[in-house]
Amino acid sequence: MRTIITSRRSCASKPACRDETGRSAAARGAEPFGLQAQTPTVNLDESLVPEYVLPDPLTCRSGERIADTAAWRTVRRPELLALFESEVYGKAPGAPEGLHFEVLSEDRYALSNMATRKEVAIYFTDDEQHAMTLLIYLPNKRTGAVPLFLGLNFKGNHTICDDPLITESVSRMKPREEGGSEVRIPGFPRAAAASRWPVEMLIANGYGLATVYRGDIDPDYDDGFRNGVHPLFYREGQTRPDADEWGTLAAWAWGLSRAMDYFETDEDVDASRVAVVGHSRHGKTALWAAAADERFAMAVSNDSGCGGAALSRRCFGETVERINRVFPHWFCANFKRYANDEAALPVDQHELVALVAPRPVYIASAAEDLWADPRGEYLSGVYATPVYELYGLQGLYGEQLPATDEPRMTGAIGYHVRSGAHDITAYDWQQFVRFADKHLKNN
Ligand code: GTR
Repeated sequence: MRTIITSRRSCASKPACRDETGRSAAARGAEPFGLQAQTPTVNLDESLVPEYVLPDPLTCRSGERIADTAAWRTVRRPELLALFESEVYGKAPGAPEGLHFEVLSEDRYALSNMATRKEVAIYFTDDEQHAMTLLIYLPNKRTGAVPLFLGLNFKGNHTICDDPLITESVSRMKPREEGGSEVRIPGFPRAAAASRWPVEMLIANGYGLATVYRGDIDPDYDDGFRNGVHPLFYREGQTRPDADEWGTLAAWAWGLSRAMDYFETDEDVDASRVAVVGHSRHGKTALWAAAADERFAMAVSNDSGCGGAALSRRCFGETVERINRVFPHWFCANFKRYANDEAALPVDQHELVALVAPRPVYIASAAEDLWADPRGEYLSGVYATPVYELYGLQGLYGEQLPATDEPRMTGAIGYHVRSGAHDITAYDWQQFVRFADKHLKNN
């Protein structure tokens, strides 16, 4: 049983080291360090990380020890899932009754004939007033159904690559004035995020790629949960989610599961070999999607940080207090209870990673992305390892962060810390493909 030396200091008792964001002023586009003295500060100094005790993924709240996979699956895994639902992400509904699909376009000559492009409307309601558009690229050189990577995009489907035939997503922005109506603007320029989506590389390696614009599911601003999918499920008189009900990240994860519902109907896609991947806030979402929906065969967290792969109790970089203050819509209302009181959390993020077991999970960090706490992301993989070992699988070992640009992927938990800043790059994707080759290509 792993125990960490305890002290119940919370992040709030941490001496300040840097200011609010911890990212370079240029990256923040904000005033230089030190001018934000009025806002809480964050710790970016490893020597100032508080001592903490991590909840043991293999010890139930009753004190029962879990020694085999049967007890993990029937007792502890359900308990942890319920705790993350009620205390962190919020419980989401299942598929809506009106769910149905329509292939809007199919083009076998995409990407210079390398790929077939499909655009699929995933309608959440019978009246087709609420839908998301799933963009899919599948390698034309294939025999049978193919594995694929599925991930959300920030700026619209048309931004992921320079393909003029992708239907443009309409961006959904915060109203310009308080109480105003949502701003919908023509999307970002085509291929604006192409550097983050190496579609041709994935196709060349035999993988499909599928993506959805997050705004189709729920806009990424605090709109009181009025403009996304939440109202489709409100009971009579309900106007916002209950304190233990889904926030925006859980809604996005719910949308990824609706994409999986479609994959199960598409004979060109091997629905048993779908890797859910996400960068940053979408990395948080990918981990939660894989935890909540075991149909996903693999999960990839890229620079997901606080509320993603990073341990909350380390209070390094972004904290529970800060993420809930700046993004109050991301998590369920109950999560706000743990601001400056991480020690009171009944879970920590290594147990989110453990919920993916025995499926392979890859955690990626960036060396300059201290805001996301690379060491805290790595340690989640280390402390999730005992659960993988129940299945006879290897995880990650050792308290020391691996050397930069030296990926570890011999076991079922992969990890790398890339040199450079917060981003998802071709280098990151190359490691995800190498890891997927080990786990999704052999079955
Ligand atoms: C930051 C946020 C992080 C991370 C990032 C992103 O502002 O503090 O939690 O998710 O956004 O999603 O790019």
